[in-house]
Amino acid sequence: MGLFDLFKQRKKEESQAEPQNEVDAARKATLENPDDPSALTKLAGALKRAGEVVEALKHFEKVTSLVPNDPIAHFNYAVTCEEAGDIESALRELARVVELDPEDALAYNHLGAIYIDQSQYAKAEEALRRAVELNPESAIAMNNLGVALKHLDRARDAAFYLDRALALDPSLAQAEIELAEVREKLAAEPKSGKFRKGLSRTKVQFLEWFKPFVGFEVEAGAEFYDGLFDQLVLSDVGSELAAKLIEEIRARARDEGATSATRVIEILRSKLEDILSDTEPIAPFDPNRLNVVMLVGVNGVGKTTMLAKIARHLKEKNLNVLIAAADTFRAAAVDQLKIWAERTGTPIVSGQQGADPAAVVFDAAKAAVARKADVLLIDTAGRLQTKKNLMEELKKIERTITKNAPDANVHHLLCLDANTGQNAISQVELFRSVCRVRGLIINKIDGTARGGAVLAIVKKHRLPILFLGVGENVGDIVEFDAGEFVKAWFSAG
Ligand SMILES: Nc1nc2c(ncn2[C@@H]2O[C@H](COP(=O)(O)OP(=O)(O)OP(=O)(O)O)[C@@H](O)[C@H]2O)c(=O)[nH]1
Ligand SMILES: [Mg+2]
Repeated sequence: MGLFDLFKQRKKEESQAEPQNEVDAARKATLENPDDPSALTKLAGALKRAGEVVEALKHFEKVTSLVPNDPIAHFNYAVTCEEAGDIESALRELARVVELDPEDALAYNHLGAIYIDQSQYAKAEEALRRAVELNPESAIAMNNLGVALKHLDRARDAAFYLDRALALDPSLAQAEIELAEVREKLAAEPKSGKFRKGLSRTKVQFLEWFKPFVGFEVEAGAEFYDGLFDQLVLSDVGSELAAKLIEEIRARARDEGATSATRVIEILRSKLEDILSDTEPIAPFDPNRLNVVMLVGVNGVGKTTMLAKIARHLKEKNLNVLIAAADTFRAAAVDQLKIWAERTGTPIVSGQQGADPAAVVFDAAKAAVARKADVLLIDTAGRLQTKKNLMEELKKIERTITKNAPDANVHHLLCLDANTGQNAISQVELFRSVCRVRGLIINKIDGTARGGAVLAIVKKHRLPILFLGVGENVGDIVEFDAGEFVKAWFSAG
């Protein structure tokens, strides 16, 4: 029996007795055995229920000195201190509980709740993370963690835990209210914050160069255009596209009679936005049928991480998601995904290491149909194998999907690492030659100065970008938006 169950059982037993008779009986028992911790605990409990908190405290305190190494004694004392408003002692006693029993989820939960009341949200998060880790079934701890994160302005993470809390206990009214509030905040939040974070290095590089021009009426002469060309090349736009862009921008400025550098930069911005928006439309998340989204790409571009991010992102939108761990090449890949799936509460179909990935997809497609899933996300092994093997394996997987889920809406999304620069262009070509790539995902866009390659790819293949990976955490995902992307590229902050 866990500590929490013991605690609940004790509470139940205690609440069944009549308070005053109970106090009298307990008092009598302690007179006979004044140093018996169990009799004193009973008396303190009875006093507390009878409203005699101050006296109850005295006895609970005595018990802690009689059995100083008993975590339950300290816990009882702590919660009574909390009730009596002595927060300092409550915190001290709870710290003692977790020192004696580092696995006491309930104590961590209480610590977290007190820290929330004290507006010490970072400390609350630390304690509550431990509570949730120790007892992933505790709706209250999940709720409290969500509340702490909300106060720490981490709305997306807060929504995740509040949602879990409600899934564990749908009657948890506080979680429902908090979740509605957080979702409202999320809906109102501009995406630029994340875009900015994601594009930090590209942006810094651009901004440094633009600074002397923006806001000043500097004439855009030959030197300015040369500098602009260099900047585009440095950002990995590619010299061919950079030259073309400069030519087009110059022509438009000439037509408009615009001479200031500020206006030319504005023209560049709208040009970049046009390129990024002029793509083949796709709908990989059609709400009316099973959508199968398969992530492909070379080794280490962030496929598995992105799959977890997308799973969580879609779950936040209340979609029914299933994961297929079809990277049977690396055992670690399946474990990595299982951990993610557990964290995000997503069902997963996986196979043994070395198994045929198509067999995993076979099972997953069947399961997706049976469960009426909205989205089946398939992780595949990164590949630098010979072209033929690659082609055969991806084709086989696709045939398996078509056979088991003939009505499914199937999309291959190619993951690219933003750091790859111009090399990404040849990856697109290789994958396009072996499977029907319909869209792109650009990972690791945080901390790269080479984001420009994306532009050349989109311009050439007219492939839409769906998501950006902006960090290693599961929340580090941004739904692509050309306007926001370009804005973030050029804006400070
Ligand atoms: N900074 C940063 N790191 C990332 C991002 N996405 C993934 N990573 C890291 O990149 C490494 C590889 O990520 P994985 O998701 O395992 O890549 P993969 O494509 O599945 O790799 P293979 O299955 O081996 O082909 C890990 O260390 C990730 O934490 C991102 O958006 N930003
Ligand atoms: Mg992987």
